[in-house]
Amino acid sequence: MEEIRITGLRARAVNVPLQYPVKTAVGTVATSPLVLIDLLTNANVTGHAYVFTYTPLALKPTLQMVEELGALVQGMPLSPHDLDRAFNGRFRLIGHTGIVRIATAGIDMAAWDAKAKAHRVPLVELLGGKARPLPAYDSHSMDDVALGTKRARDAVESGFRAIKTKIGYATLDDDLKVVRAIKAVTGNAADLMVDYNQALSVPEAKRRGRALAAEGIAWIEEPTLQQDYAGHASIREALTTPIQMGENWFGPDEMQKAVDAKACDFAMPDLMKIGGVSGWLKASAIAEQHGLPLSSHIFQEFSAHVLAVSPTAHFLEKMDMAGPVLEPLLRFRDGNAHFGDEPGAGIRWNEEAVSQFLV
Ligand code: SMN
Ligand code: MG
Repeated sequence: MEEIRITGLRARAVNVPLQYPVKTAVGTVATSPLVLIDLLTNANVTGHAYVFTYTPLALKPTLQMVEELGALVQGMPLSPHDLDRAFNGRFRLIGHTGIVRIATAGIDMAAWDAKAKAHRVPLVELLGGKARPLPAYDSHSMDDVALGTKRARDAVESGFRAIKTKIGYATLDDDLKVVRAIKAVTGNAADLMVDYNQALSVPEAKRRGRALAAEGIAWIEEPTLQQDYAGHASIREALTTPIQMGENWFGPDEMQKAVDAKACDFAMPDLMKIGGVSGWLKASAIAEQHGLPLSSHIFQEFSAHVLAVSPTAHFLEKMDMAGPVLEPLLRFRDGNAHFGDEPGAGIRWNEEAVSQFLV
């Protein structure tokens, strides 16, 4: 096969509506700002990926960073390993984090997608694994009692055996009220995880975590500031419910620091922030070495492929940030995510919707 090279990149900014706003204790994500990436090659395949910018304020700067990287990688071999090494070297001075990391991760994902398509296999097979049903949890928001119990009921009725709700209400009693209302709906049909999205001080996290101990919670996620690894470790020491974190680790090096600090019982890197597929594979090795159950964070399409080859795979998060602009190839039933069988990562744009949501 002639060496496959990158021949171009197209990036488009969209702001996509969400079925449910992602309401957290520290802010609400009302719409899903995405940069859609098409990586063109000389092998008649195009890699597709998207990156999520959390706020529309970061959308255009991220789009521009992706486009700048497109010029950088033009003509390079379609080799995610070599791209990863080039990016790590190139951004040593500025720091391979923030929008730079988001953009390089987007290129990495698109490159892996293109590579798998060139070999005419699903990404999971290019990575040495095979598609299989993956345990998934339905990820909800700070929905309070009425919507929280409705979403929980809907999730259990559609087969989910695990759901996550976001808490961090004004008072501990409010947290307990919502948790107990949801548990009353799910009973033993589904595990319940909670996510504080960094909202609590360390003492308050210990206070609320102790009160949650008798509620049968499967994990407490990001109870305090995500970068406070010692704080997470102290909370973990004080509580009996497993501590979960990882969605904010920018690169595998930050995961290593958190693991060294004994900050968490479980890990959930974000495929974008951890550094795309290449970053995830490094994170997966760290998780395996430390026996850390590994879950995903949004990016459900690519995450299915990398989780399937992660030795300590735990849960796939179902939170659909790009559904309106995608053909729905990943399916959820019986509490599992089921792959499509097409080459690549299963990202196919719904171009009519893309045009509708272009920024
Ligand atoms: C989350 C936060 C912000 C956007 C999407 C998702 C959340 C999660 O922390 O764990 O799903
Ligand atoms: Mg979270």
